[in-house]
Amino acid sequence: MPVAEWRVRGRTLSTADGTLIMGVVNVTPDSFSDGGAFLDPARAVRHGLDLVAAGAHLVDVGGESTRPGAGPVPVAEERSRVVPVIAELAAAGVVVSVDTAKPEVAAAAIDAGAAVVNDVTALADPEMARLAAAAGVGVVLMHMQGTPRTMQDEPRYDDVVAEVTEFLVGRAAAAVAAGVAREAVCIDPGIGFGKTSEHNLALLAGLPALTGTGYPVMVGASRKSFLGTLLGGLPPRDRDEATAAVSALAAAAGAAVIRVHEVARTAVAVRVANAIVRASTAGE
Ligand code: PMM
Repeated sequence: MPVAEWRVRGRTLSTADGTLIMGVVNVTPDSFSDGGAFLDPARAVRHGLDLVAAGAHLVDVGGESTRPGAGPVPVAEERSRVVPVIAELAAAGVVVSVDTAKPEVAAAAIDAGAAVVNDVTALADPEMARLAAAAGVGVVLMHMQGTPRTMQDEPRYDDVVAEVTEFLVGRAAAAVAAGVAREAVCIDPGIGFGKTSEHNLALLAGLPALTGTGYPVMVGASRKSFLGTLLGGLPPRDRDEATAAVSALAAAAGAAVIRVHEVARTAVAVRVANAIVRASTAGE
């Protein structure tokens, strides 16, 4: 398995020692699986540190839910949710990512020490690319069809793997043209963002098309509703074993970063997957 490298604000995150794990801290009242649990900054920071202790290589801090049907959060509100948490985690030496599509929030997060901007709109606002380029932060470019408010209404693709891959390669080229280093770009198919369960499964089965682009690939399937659908209506909190299974398969298919809410089980599953892949490629 080729080693993937991702340059994030002066550091290189590498998969040489295994697939990278990104732990999620949602500082929101309404995220689909952990909304309200970490709205208090001290609890959010403690949770981020717990995720690192459980094996996370980086922590993604978000202040706006992107669950289907969610409405926008005002800039000042989103900024005041995430900045104190990012500042404390970064000061503790954690590699922090900010999950935002707003340049004002990204700028404040970068000032507070964030090393990555995770943008579910793939830098739709040109100011995001400018900011990311100037700060040398890593960027996650994610695919979404539509907007969170409407994306699950009737998602349609002729060939979901080809269309998502083409979109992400195009957005990566646009980011590089705007001054973002190629090595700073990570791409993400956006599991659950304007996709049916079948689209999500097709994308997970089609990961080699994405890893074949040469960019590190992130997969965020954690607790998402297609897992509930697959497993007879299992609620989000009970989807961590299913998440670990997806994580192991995504790691084996060459994903560089796995984004999850519960790190411990995914870390175990990914270690096993990495060992099997290593054995299968030993001596190649
Ligand atoms: N999923 C959510 C939010 N942000 N960012 C990336 N890059 N990829 C994802 O799949 C993704 C994301 C969904 O909400 P959550 O924060 O509750 O998981």
